[in-house]
Amino acid sequence: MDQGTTLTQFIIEEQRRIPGATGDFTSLLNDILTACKKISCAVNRGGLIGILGSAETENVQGETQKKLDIISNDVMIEALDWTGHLAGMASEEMDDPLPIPDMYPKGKYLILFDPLDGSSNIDVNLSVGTIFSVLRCPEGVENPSVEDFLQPGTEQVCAGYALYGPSTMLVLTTGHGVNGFTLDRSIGEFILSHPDMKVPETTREFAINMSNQRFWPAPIKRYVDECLAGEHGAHNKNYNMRWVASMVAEVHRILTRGGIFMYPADSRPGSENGKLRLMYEANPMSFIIEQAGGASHTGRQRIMDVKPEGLHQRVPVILGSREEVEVVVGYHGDGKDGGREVA
Ligand code: AHM
Ligand code: MG
Repeated sequence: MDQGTTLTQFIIEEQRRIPGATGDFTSLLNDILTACKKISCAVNRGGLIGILGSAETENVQGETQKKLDIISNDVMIEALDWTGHLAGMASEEMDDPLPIPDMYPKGKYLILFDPLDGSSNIDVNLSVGTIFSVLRCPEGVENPSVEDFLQPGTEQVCAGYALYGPSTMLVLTTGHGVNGFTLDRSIGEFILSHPDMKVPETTREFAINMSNQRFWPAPIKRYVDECLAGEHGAHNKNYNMRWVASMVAEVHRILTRGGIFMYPADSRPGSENGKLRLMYEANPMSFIIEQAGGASHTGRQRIMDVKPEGLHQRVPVILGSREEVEVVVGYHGDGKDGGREVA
């Protein structure tokens, strides 16, 4: 496909390659795109329409919600609940899954999303994003329960993110590689700008919140110490470091120029499994990174193999360039951390 291809054209072409496809999934993706365009507009206009700042409410994880977290969540629901393609929705910002209202037809897919990831960046005008993961609703289930959503990442039909940065981008996988699209505001369409994205295998760039260093488990401390030692250390190369505090922006950088991103478990109360949510952040990003040739791990297990136990469960995340992720995973297995998750 050439570079003038719109995302709508792209997904219709993909659909034609699947015998018996009904077009339901294509329509669902179109609805997601519409929601992302609306969120992009809201994020862009932010201060002009008085929607920056805290909403002074808390989500299920006890995190203070921003006004834009709530607006973005509402935009996703309004764009998706009536269309007949979904059997249920779950969001990082809602305690329980949201059923499809009785007045609308039900579809065969489930969606999980983080409507505005990295929202601590909103008020300082830095990049944020929307992350989504699409699963099949189990056969014969009309009103999905939490258990119906608790499928491992390997079951994802599609995962993607919208990045609201200097330009708005949509990056998507349906299990056949990863493609990136840039929003052309003059025509209101996402245009294929980054076909077949690949994570470079090796890297000299790491991303981690260094302020938590004293709480990290031993394998993470060891790896970062070695990075800091540069060409005189175990890896014989000098590293650069980045931390945007916006997972979408970090993953996008890694897809573009390589790198490793880590949000490990740590010994702070409540951080025993890290910060990032398996269902809304870790699984969709792992699907994208693996489809682009990278790796994604907890340190003990491939993230997409983790059997989910709760809708909002957290998981340690180590993802990015394959060689580097393998080094960190290797440190978890060599006994030097005493077999503990947390130092
Ligand atoms: P959020 O979903 O509440 O925005 O939190 C997730 C974000 C990630 O985008 C980012 O990697 C991480 O939190 C940053 O956390 P910290 O502020 O601890 O560095
Ligand atoms: Mg998030």
